[in-house]
Amino acid sequence: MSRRYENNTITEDGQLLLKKAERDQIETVWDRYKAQLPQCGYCEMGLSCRICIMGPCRIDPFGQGPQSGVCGADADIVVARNLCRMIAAGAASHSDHGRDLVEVLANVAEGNAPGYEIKDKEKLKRVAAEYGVETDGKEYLQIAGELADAMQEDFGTRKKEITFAARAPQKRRDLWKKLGITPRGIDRETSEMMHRTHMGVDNGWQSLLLHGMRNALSDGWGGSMIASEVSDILFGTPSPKTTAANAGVLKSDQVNIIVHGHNPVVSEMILLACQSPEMIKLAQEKGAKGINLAGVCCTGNELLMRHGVAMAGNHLSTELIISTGAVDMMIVDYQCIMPSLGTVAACYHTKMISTSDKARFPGMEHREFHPDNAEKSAIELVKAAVENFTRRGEVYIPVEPVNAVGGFSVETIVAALGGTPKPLIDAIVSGKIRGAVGVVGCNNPKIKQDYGHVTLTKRLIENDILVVDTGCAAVANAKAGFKTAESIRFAGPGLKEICGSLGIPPVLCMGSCVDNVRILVLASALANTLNVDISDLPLAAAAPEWYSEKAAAIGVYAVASGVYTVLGPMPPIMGSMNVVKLLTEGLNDIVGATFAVEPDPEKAAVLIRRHIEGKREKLGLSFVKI
Ligand code: BF8
Repeated sequence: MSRRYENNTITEDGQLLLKKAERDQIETVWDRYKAQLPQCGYCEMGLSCRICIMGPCRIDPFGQGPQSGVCGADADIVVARNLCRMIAAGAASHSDHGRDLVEVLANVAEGNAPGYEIKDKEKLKRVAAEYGVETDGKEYLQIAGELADAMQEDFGTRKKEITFAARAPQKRRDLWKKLGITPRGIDRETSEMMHRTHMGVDNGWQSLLLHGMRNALSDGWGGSMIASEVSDILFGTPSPKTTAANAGVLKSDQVNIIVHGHNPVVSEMILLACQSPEMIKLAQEKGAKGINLAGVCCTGNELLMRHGVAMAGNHLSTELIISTGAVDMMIVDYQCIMPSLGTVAACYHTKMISTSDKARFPGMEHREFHPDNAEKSAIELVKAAVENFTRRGEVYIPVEPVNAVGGFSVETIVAALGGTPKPLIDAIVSGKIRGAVGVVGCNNPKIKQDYGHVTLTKRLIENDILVVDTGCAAVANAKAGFKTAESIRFAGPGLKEICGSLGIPPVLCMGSCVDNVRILVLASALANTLNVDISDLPLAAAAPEWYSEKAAAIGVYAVASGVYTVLGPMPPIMGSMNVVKLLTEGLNDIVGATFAVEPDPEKAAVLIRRHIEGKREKLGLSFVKI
């Protein structure tokens, strides 16, 4: 295989499909990245400002040119403002996704959402109780309606504290209160961030970053947590499912439909339509053996977690999947969908469909999904995909799929442990498991696809550190073969023993990016059982290939919740050593956790192991000097 392809991705399907894409003269994300080089140094360092039109401004990092923008903002203020706007955009994206789910819940309650139902009634009652909704003697639909109303309140401005903040350990909540960063309302914190970063408002780089943490917490313990919990209520709480991953999940003899995006509101309906006997019969009439639904990115993770739907790839695979020529339809909702996809699809027979009123793309047909028409629209789309099967040209599916197990919700993990997190704690105390790490986040063409995730995960599990993963990291680790019962061969002796006895892989898929909140809930359960704060536990997080504003919000809420977090790509903060020092050192004294930046996953693994052993030593557990 040419180095050209190997430098872009470690995956065999990716390398082979890159070769095919080149032959088909398809421009990919790697071509466009290369065309952008060298990227703007001011922007890379966070030193350019486009917030107002006295600018655009830039600050000279070498001290020769301007040291402030036209308004007078110095490097610290400019860098902090830029980073804070990233956090706000990320928090808004997750939280708006959460709001869409709450609206579906409200429509289900009112009988306006045919095809949707309450799948996990027990969870509905449990979450309703957390929101103070009386459940005794009430019908489920009434509870759903009242819960949806109560959740809407969390988005507004009238509360002192969002409801799910109560799930955090008391010590953490006390700390947030002391720092004045308890999230009050989901939209409120984002809106306040946009206000603070307007010219002439908050020009304290420290106070801006403090509000950045509050804003991110409103996502982690608010918008994302609502998204995850309401998805469970509507579509079922995940439990372990066998599945498969990589481009080999496409089937040459079946109609292939790919769902891409994030919100299960669309993909769940498409799945139901694909299972309809009428549609399967139609597919057979058209010469196909059946209908094969697969996912990419996080809406794929949502279906994988609940139904074992196969995963064709992660973020950087999306163009390549189309270049197989085997995709009869790709249906997208929102987030992480490259605007280039319609152009790629135009070279093949693939029909591209956008479904969200807030997300349009060039080269896609727009078929808007709403709770009242989703069931009907899904059938229409699947029918159109089946009809498109007959238009297929040459098909190239280069590899066999890799098996995987997914679907590890907190409920499932605790049930596997016998109903309490105690056995996991015992394994950590005994040292058989040294600690646990969330490996999360995206692909980014600045890092060889999947290299960061897979290398880091491998090093952690072979050193007896349990890995939980989400998002595109979870897809990378599934493609790498870390998620079958046999995958314990990659684990160190202690982790191998524990996972072997529980019959679980050493890398547990916890879902999509909003599902990172499942990790927060698990960490809180561990902290509460030990009566310590999250920051006392031998835990860490890593985003080895992150690219998105959502990932920035996730990283900040992880750190503000007490979890040491190692980033692969450098965020745009190098223009301010004050900001860098605060994020990588100073935050330890404030929230008990910091960021580190280390693009080399081998070195990142060492940083994380040192951190975990340091926490073990502080807890009086056995530790190893690294
Ligand atoms: O929310 S991991 S590239 S798909 S942002 Fe996007 Fe990143 Fe993938 Fe999911 Ni998350």
